[in-house]
Amino acid sequence: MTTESLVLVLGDQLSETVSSLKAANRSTDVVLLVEVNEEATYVRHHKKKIAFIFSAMRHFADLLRRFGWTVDYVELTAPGNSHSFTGEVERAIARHRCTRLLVTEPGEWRVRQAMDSWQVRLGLPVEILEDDRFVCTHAEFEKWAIGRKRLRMEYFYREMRRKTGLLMDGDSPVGGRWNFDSENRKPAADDLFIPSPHFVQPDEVTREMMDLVGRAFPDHFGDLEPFRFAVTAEKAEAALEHFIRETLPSFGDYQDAMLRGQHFLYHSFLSAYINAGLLDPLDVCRRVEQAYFDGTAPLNAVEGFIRQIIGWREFVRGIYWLKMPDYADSNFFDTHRALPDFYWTGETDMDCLREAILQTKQEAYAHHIQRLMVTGNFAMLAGVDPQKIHEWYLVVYADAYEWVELPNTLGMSQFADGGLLGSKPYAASGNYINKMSNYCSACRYDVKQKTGPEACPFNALYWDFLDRNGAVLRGNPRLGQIYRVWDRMKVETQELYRASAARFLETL
Ligand code: FAD
Ligand code: DLZ
Ligand code: SF4
Repeated sequence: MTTESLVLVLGDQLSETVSSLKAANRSTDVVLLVEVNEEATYVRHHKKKIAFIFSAMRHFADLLRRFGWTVDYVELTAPGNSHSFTGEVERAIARHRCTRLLVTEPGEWRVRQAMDSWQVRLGLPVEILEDDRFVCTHAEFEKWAIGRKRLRMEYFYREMRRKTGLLMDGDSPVGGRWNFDSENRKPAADDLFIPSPHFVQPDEVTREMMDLVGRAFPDHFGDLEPFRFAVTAEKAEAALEHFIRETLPSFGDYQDAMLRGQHFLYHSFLSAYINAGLLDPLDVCRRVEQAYFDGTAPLNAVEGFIRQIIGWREFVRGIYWLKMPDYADSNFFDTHRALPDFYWTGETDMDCLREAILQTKQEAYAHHIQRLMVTGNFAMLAGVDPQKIHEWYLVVYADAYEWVELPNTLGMSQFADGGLLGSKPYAASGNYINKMSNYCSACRYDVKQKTGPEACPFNALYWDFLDRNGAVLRGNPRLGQIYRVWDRMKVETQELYRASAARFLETL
């Protein structure tokens, strides 16, 4: 029998309402899902991320079958698996003799390039549909961005609030302000009670995927145990409910805090589900908004959370598609240092980095401030090649896909785009980490010492970074004050900072 359409669903499109499925006909079309080496190894993804995606894909295929779809699922070890999207689509078209290919646009430029070649290569109509799981379309983002001197998330975010009606009171923001971030910077006390996120025990399918990944990708970074991710929309939904009930009320207050041994604090641990399609971002925001209206969560938490999703998440996606492919080569500071080996092993005396890296190895997760102000901040201060740290972030987190990871890394964390995404570099000395965490109290380095072998390395690196990049940063109005502090320092003090930083960098 000839099939009408082949509907390719990618591993991060696991939503029943993804546009390709909405456009398909379940009585005549075949849905294709494929496990391929190319996706697992174009960067050598964290083992847990691969197991999560494969297990979620297999569960999604079962769900579609239950809903009456015909599903063709190519397992990693299937005989003849060509191990690429292109190869598997080609084989499936031959198998099903279909007359059209339907697919939702991918999240990565690399895959989009391949898809754009398919119509000619495969000799049949290929319909690449817009991914309408995002609030802002590509056309809307372009329209918003064109003609603007600066692209600032805050103004974009207001447009998204207006578009969605989230936390809006007519034309005005609920509570009279768009942004409550100034209330969201509390450090967390050591003895704070922090409910853990909703963890899900691996089921039989997940256990099988953990074994498969352990065998197929033994050299990849990361631990498979403990596996805590939900792999179905139903279980991800339970995680969302748990977050709204238990954690959301304090999300805002402690958003920037870090604590030794606390991997999640009050963060939602939902990004992997949202990005893979198990949760719908707008639905998540509406449910969180409802918690405010129900009086179970305060406005600073609810607004802060919604801003991360309809603000930052949509904004970085807009930047990615507006600026790719050149964006990936950004290197504003022209830095070329290799990534220190301890990013893979955690073997460093710097407690903050060791904590963030070892938990990343264990969980395939670290929260935003660990990513931005610890691993990201250090890489920027040390002058690591932005491409190398970008690859690291894409490998190590279960929520990492290039459309969201690349702008966060190159733009927000490394300032490698020269200020397209953020107005100043997120550079900080040990003082910031000490204020927002309890890492320093157990560290072999002394955060109060500025220079010398016992001093926290972030301190000298911070001033050395500003000094080294003065030619391109001094003109930034947000850094004027800090350069005045540097300029007022004695020449000998400046020399001590430079020498201390140089000595430390030699050890990397
Ligand atoms: P929460 O703190 O609970 O936030 C709620 C939700 O808001 C998240 O689930 C996520 O969907 C969204 N969100 C929050 N911040 C951002 C942001 N800056 N950009 C986009 N969405 C955001 N996020 C990814 O989803 N994938 C990545 O690959 C990724 N790489 C990053 C790399 C660097 C260097 C930095 C600084 C940030 C990166 N982020 C990335 C953003 C952010 O750190 C994660 O979204 C967040 O830590 C996920 O944990 P959570 O679900 O507990 O988030
Ligand atoms: C991340 C990932 C991995 C590890 N494996 C697969 C896979 O085997 N099959 C699949 O369809 N998707 C996978 N993914 C997600 C893709 O990398 C993702 O869909 C593309 O990067 C486009 O965003
Ligand atoms: Fe990190 Fe410095 Fe604090 Fe050690 S002293 S934990 S290196 S900030």
